[in-house]
Amino acid sequence: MSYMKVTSGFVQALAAIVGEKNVLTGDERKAYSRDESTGPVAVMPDVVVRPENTEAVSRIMKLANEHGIPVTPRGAGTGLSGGAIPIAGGIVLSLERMNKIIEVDRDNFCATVEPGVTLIQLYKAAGEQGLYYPTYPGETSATIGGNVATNAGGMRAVRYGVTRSFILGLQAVLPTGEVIETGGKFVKNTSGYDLTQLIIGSEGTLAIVTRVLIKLTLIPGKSEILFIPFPTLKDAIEAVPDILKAGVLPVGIEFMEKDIIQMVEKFTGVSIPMHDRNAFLMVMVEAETDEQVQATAEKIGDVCFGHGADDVFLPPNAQAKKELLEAREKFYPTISHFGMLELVDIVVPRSKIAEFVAQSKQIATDMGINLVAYGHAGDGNVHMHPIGERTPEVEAKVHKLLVELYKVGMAMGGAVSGEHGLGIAKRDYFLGVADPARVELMKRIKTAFDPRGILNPGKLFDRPGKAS
Ligand code: LAC
Ligand code: ZN
Repeated sequence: MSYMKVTSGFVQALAAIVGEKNVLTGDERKAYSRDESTGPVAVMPDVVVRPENTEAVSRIMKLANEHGIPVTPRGAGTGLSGGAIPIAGGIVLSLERMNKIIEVDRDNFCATVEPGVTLIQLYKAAGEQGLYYPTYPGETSATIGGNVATNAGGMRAVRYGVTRSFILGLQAVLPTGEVIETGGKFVKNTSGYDLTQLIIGSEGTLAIVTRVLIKLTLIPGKSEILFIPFPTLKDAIEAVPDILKAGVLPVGIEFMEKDIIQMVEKFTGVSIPMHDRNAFLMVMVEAETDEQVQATAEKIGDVCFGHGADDVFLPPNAQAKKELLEAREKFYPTISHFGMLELVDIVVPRSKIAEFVAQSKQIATDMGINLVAYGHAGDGNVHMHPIGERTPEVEAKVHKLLVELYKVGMAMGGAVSGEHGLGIAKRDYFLGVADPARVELMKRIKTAFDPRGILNPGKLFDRPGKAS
């Protein structure tokens, strides 16, 4: 696909829609040139435009479509796969000014918000009405629009699923400028293709989401964290199906090993309980009363003792609980600090995690690469990071390693990305293992939404320089 250049006349036309101060063509564009993914890729857009409402988004898209100018939508830029990097140049369409909570509807347990609303804003607005948005990807400065684009997951997926589980409907602008509404304030719907769910996770390649209808639930009365040490990762992972079979449904079950625990201690200066043990599960539970939480914790403890655990640590107070959770949330910045070369976000059936991590580490060791692994044991989502110093030789080796890891993961019935999206970071690995018939169908869907291919080019399955 070849694109047209942004001219000064085109910039003026954008300014006529959003006002001059919301069209950026100078150094301020740098802040829109990348996201928080690893690696050096950053591309300056020709122009950044910051609309304030749906009508402006529609007019911008119509204009860009007529002129064949690429458009990369952007939320807070906290993505980890390069989905918001404008690799074909053109326009970055930032939704930062569309940040209003339009409504919290207590009777229907839902909220209607603009895409630039941050998660922290949403948690607060729901909480003020006694309601709860349980999805917790961890980065609370992320926007709901960005979460919808990647179908963000996080640490509460075992009980609550991922972003798509709590989205009831969308308003979205198509590349042609048409505005569509999908879904509604209801639970049932069998009225044709589910466009809400098709747009969720499409990483800004099909439409620009301008309004999100979000399902809410009641605030849980109590929550607790259990931190459980095991002799080996295999023991820890094998306990997970049995925890679920015991009839308790934790909010999340995280796994981690000694290496990351010790790195996070060094990075944060906070001491983690039982830090000399080999492997851990961190189990988050919620219930209505202290007694229920206690009973659940005991059941989980019993199962874990049967799998080799010799202790169950319950943080004694709110501060200790907060520290433990914060330590978990700091894994990504910790590993970045110690020389993260890549971020793997693979997902495998949860019973296969131990085998997958063991095989991956063996392959890495054979190649002389240090691999740190942790992740969301309850939902099969494994994060792995080769760490070291970035040189062209090391990068080539890491690339070879990742190709192998994705092959191993796919052979176990996995998928390339569990929660961060493909963006540009995972695109080629995805194309390396994906069923060609499925990719071709995705391309036809893309063309139906975006005939000129202007929306977020170069992402998912679209290699730059090739028409998608
Ligand atoms: C986490 C992010 C990297 O699980 O997804 O910490
Ligand atoms: Zn994660």
